[in-house]
Amino acid sequence: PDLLAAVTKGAEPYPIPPGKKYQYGTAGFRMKAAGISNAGLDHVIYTVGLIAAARSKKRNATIGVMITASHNPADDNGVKLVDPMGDMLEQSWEGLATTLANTPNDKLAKAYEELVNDTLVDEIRQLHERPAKVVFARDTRASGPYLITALKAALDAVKVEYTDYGLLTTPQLHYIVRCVNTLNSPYAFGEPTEKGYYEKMATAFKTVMHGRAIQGPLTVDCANGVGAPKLKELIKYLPSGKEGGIDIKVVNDDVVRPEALNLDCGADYVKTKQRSPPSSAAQPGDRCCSLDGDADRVVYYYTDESKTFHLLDGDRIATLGAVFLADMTRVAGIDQKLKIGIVQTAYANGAATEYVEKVLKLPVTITPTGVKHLHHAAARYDIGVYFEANGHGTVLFSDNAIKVIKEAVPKSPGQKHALESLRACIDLINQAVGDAISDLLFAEVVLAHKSWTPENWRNTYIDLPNRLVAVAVHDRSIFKATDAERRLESPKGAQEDIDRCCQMYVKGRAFARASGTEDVVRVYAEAHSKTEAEKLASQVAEVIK
Ligand code: 16G
Ligand code: ZN
Repeated sequence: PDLLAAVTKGAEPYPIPPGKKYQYGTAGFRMKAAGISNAGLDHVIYTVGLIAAARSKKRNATIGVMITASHNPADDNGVKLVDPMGDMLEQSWEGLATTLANTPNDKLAKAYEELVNDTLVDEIRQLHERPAKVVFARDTRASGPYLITALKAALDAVKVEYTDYGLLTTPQLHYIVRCVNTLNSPYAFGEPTEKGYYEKMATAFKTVMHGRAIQGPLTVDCANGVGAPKLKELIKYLPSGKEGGIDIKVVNDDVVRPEALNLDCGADYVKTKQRSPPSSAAQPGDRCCSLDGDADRVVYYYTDESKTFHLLDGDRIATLGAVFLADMTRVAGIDQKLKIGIVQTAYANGAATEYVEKVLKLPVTITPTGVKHLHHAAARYDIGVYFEANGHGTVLFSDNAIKVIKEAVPKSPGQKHALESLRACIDLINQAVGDAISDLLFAEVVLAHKSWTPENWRNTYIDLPNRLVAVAVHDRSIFKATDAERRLESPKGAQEDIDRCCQMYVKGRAFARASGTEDVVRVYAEAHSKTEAEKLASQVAEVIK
């Protein structure tokens, strides 16, 4: 009863604004957070504190809470929950989080009690008594500190032990959660500190590099977000170009002016506008990449001698990584024991899918959009490489793969080198979640091994021209997709119309899906020429309107 009174009291400063409806979306709750447009995100955060407590009790493990709105404008903010192994909140709990967020303050205590009681019926007593533990962090947004206050109020009300990690990238928090929960186990992931993260990554990087230096600097656009200070910190642990390492130039690192975040820079800008940030001073041929506001997403690009911009997106990072890992397992003589595969979404360029299947001869799985879907599909391979075209992704090694790689006995110096590289990759790649900083180091390592320029990388296959448009519709909920979002099953007849459009073009492929983050239907189209891809996109948009 004391506890429940505390929940009600603690919630007082964070009422739900009248008429608000919240939804735990593809990547948690996200909305406007600043000034007069305050949409009650503080109420949502308070309820997320309660959910984190309940989830921690249920799993008997530490749960993570990350306050960020990723690539959204500076005035937005949001929150995502992190499960014990550093993966995203289990889907069945998204509904519970949505229900609690929509509960007004006077009903919150009762709702929390029921939540804890319902989640594990036969352990009711232990569950309420079971200690819970939560760790949290935030990105650089101005609304972050205030929202942390709301989170702490909830955790204090239900007497949960917590650690505030201050500013971190989203993947760093996922890393910490996994470390905390695997400490002293055979699956220990690392030291649960920021320093532990840098040391793990830097040690692995040095091992895979074998003293080989990376040619030319890499320019990293940090979207004026939390990735900037964190990448600068990591650089202190990495050998420089002269020392057989890497030279990284950090740009768009202004975290002092909050409004600069994601403004005319960052991964989302570069991917959607298909151009370099206007502030870029890169020269033709320079390797560049852009992170998003919380550093869980990365895309590469360069301009050629004629100043033409070339994007090397998530599809490219996936194929680059897969080529390297497949080569290394072959050299190490363990390729017969490991099933390597790539996971993509319908947005993957048709040329990328064809390259993986026909040239690399690796299997491809297509899943619906959203990291959690790709992540789970990748876990079904021994080495599962997953990336969305927009730059979210990582590589997962199964327990079997880790065992095979760790136990293999090399029969030659070549095999020894390959096995050492694979072992280091297991540490270099953040397997808890896609991590822009870890992904870019991995990409750099592969480019160095292959002595590839960005142009060599691009020439592995040529992207089909494509076009992505957002279509405003009256009610997007009527658009129900099937077959990993490649086909519409409703409204009736729409898919037949889309099929007819596609048949009119050489290599024509298109699909329409309701966005999970905005009130629009997205249409993607590709064809063998730019004009045709554009025509196809507008025809399909007409079908949808
Ligand atoms: C979210 C997802 C991202 C996905 C995007 C699609 C995570 C961490 N993020 O940002 O993976 O590509 O939504 O947005 O899962 P859409 O549904 O509006 O197209
Ligand atoms: Zn992000």
